[in-house]
Amino acid sequence: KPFQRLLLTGAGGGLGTLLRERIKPWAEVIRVSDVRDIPAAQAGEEVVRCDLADRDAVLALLDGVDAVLHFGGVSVEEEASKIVQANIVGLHNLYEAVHKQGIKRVIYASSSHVVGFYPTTEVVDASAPLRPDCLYGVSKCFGEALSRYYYDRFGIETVCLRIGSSFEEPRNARMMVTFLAHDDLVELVRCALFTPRVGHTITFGVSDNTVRWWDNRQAAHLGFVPKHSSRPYAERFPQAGAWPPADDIAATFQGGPFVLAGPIYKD
Ligand code: 15L
Repeated sequence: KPFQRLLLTGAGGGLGTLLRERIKPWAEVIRVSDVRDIPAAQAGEEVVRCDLADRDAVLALLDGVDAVLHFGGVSVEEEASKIVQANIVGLHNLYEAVHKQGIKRVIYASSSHVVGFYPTTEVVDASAPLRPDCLYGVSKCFGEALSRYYYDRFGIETVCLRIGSSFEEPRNARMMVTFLAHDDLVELVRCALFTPRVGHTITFGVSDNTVRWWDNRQAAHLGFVPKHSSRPYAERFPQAGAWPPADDIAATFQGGPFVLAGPIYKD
């Protein structure tokens, strides 16, 4: 197998649970961690319970690891202190440990919510200024900046995956645009992990949907070609991609319901 040991954090989450099953062929040992209890280790796995905010525990967690798939942390809007602990303090602990353990690559689960305050009428690429739509989105911006810093200073490579909405199926009209099919997520992670040189790459994790808000040309070197689309669900959400009515806030911004985490300033 190509790797001796891969670490998957957040292995108890929605995407972590999926990846835990799917990445087995890539390494002799998959070390899976979560702050919660998760199903016991199967053949070829090591299970470690770990709170990312615990610096020493994170250092031990990364011992003997070749590359990290970081899907841990808070994944929706939450109380600020929880976001800070997991996504700021925890992420800093993770990168410090990556550096100390000599690990060369991280796949970082970022989010499209780093640009969620762009209107749905605009197309955004990896170099567009960040416009997070909630504190959770701000914490993901921190992760993109921190990983950039660890690349520029130490040469640690990171691929930031700005994941759209990765579920079995799109759940609403917005997800017709943001949908990332599970198989496409696995393929994207595979490309991010196995492309020989990635430096610091930012890519949007989205399937081949009809309406697009995100331009991925700057990440073409990953060779990711989505094979799935939200199109088969079009009849379920006929309003998808339509010009949003002025009073529909969630449809006005790419972040959808996440922008409703607080009031919205209008100048
Ligand atoms: C995210 O960042 C969340 O982690 C996920 O639960 C989804 O809600 C997704 O964004 C989305 O925008 O649909």
